[in-house]
Amino acid sequence: MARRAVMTLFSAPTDPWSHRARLVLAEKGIAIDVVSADAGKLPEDLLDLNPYHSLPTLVDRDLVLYDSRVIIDYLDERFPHPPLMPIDPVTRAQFRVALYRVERDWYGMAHDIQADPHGKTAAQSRRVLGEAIAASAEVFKAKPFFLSDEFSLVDASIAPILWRLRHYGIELPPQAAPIVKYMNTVFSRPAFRASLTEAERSMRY
Ligand SMILES: N[C@@H](CCC(=O)N[C@@H](CS)C(=O)NCC(=O)O)C(=O)O
Repeated sequence: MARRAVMTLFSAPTDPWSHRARLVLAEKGIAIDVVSADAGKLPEDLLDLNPYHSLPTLVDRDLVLYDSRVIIDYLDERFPHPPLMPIDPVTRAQFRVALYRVERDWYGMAHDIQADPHGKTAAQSRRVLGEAIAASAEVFKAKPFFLSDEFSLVDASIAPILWRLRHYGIELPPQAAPIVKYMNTVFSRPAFRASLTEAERSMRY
């Protein structure tokens, strides 16, 4: 593998999976090389090291990580301040379940919409994703962030999907008002703004 002096994140400029990794970097104030790449067109020397040829891919000297969840967990452990996971085991487990659900359901449906925006599956995913987000509104009533006063990996995972709702053609119903408030809180964070690529910025403006 070519020697890379610093840590490098290979990132897709418009995908929510890469966005969550960029957002964690920004929240922690970590300045590493972020290289925009096309999925399936990773640098030659990484192709064998990431068997999925997927983005995001993180390279830290001899370590090559793929899957955005593996990457954000690593970043949170390698750069512990500010911590983006709660400390006590029960709350940690609850946050991990939330991450599991967001990845499986929300990112799963985002994938369907992106893969074939005009297809039947996308139409169904648009409806179900909008409903799922609206149904979670109660969770965002009590605290500024997901079940917490502090920004966490769950927020870093939810925000890239919420940022794309308009771009995906999803309108939230009136009962989703607490989510809209939450979106404003998260989107106005300097780290969130710093996490956006040009292409992502233009998704809402
Ligand atoms: N589970 C992966 C999914 C990432 C993903 O789907 N990335 C897309 C970005 S376009 C990709 O690399 N697709 C090409 C491929 O998987 O071959 C993650 O969380 O990183």
